[in-house]
Amino acid sequence: MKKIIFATSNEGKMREIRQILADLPMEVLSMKEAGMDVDIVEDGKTFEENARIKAETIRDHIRAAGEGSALSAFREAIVLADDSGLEIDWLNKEPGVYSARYMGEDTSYDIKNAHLIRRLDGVPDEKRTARFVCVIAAALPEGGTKTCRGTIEGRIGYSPAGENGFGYDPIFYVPEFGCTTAQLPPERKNQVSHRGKALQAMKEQIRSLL
Ligand code: ITT
Repeated sequence: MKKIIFATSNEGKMREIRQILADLPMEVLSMKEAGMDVDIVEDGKTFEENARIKAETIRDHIRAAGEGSALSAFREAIVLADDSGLEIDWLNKEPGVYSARYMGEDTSYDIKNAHLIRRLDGVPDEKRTARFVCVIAAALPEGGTKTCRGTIEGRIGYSPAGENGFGYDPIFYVPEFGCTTAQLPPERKNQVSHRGKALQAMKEQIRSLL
């Protein structure tokens, strides 16, 4: 069976990715499962640039592996990567591409989320608009990289709510559903989310390659 290596170390993303890609006739492995521990320098200025950097770094790492090494089993694999984040309009689209690094990579999301809510203190509903953005890059084994983008529009809530999802989900309120993305059942989030949309579009491209 053809393989996909997903170039992410984020467990929350990986959980969603597995569900969304479950109907592809391909084996989906995380970097860790493929035995890779590569430090990726995300120095792009856009989601597209960073998604490409992650996917291409891992593809090139596999290509560089010696004949007969464990990694050479993945030479024909498609390497996917996800670069995503939260854009808050009132904060000039912060934290944006710095979403994971906002207030420090090791700071808990309880603290990050409470801080963002405080920064919007006194801001009325209609100005609390925000979106999640996700760009999926696919670095193909024969060379070349494709990207697909997905977004979901919402507003920053007044207090965190919900236990599902990860990261900024508890403060991302979607008026259409009357709840945060952390309050949606995981299958529902995957149908409507930035990641769900970007990966559906990428799945179509991958199917056409099979
Ligand atoms: P990898 O680079 O290893 O994939 P990362 O967490 O560093 O993991 P990003 O640089 O793409 O990934 O940062 C994405 C951040 O955006 C993520 O850590 C969350 O803080 C936030 N984010 C993205 N998608 C989200 C979602 O569906 N729900 C909540 N927060 C999300």
